[in-house]
Amino acid sequence: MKLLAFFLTLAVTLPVTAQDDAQPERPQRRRFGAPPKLNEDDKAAFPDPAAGFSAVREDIPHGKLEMIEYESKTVGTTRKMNVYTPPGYSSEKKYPVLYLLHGIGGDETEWQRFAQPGNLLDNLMADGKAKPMIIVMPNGRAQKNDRAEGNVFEAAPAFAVFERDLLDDVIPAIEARYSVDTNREQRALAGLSMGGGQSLNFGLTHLDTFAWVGGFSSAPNTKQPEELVPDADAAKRQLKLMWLSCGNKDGLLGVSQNMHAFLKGHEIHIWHVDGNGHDPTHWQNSLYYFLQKVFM
Ligand code: FER
Repeated sequence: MKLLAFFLTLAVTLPVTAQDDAQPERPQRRRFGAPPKLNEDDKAAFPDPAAGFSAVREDIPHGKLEMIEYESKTVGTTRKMNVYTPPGYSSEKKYPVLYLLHGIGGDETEWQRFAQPGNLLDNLMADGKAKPMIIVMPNGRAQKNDRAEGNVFEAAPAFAVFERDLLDDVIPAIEARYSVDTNREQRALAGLSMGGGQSLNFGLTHLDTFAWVGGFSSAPNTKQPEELVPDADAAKRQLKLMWLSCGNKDGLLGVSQNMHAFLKGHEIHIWHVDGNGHDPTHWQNSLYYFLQKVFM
């Protein structure tokens, strides 16, 4: 197992790094491990989004993005999170909240850099295809130095510690500062890669807190399905949405296939396998469709 992790680490290319840009002659290594084996039902549930879906439109209202700080009892430091509030945000209303988690090489700025979640939502709301919501993008590496530095795989344990930071520090800080509907049906958790694994691990074991759960290209930090969904009927009753997606060129597809195979037949989840790899295109496209399901 250690050896496998070592080779996976070697095979890693963290998406869109400055280094990639500086050395264009280097081969594409945007895969983890071996190319995936596809099963018959590994198909796209949604088409690729129409051209212009992520364009910044001048003729529509835009939400606001702010970087805020909170005190983490879990880590013992002041930490940062990026928070999007929708256009017309008002303390007279109560908003649902989507907590959106980044990958192993990311931080609280990664979702904004990869996918501009607020912009996708501005466009969808303008077209009547999504609900106004707050989107919280915290830092999922719950350790004192939470920068993505050095060998980012060494911080994998801190991504597990984040369960307590999210539940005990992040959510209370958001609910104290913003006008939030605190009902479980108004709280969602989703993420990409390492953050996808976190979302499945924390979301599915805290259905009292989250009713909407999504994993995009979930990483091998994802716990075994029998541990996460010990009672499929109970999960089906409590979940408003469970989203599982991955690109068919992503070497981590097996993680999602394993969960999909376990849940198959229970009609709990959406299974979306598109033509991408382990890359921001899959994450942006998946988020675009996830936003059209969540809180609807
Ligand atoms: C691994 C391969 C990839 C792993 C994590 C990842 C914890 C995460 C990748 C990402 O977040 O992009 O073996 O083990």
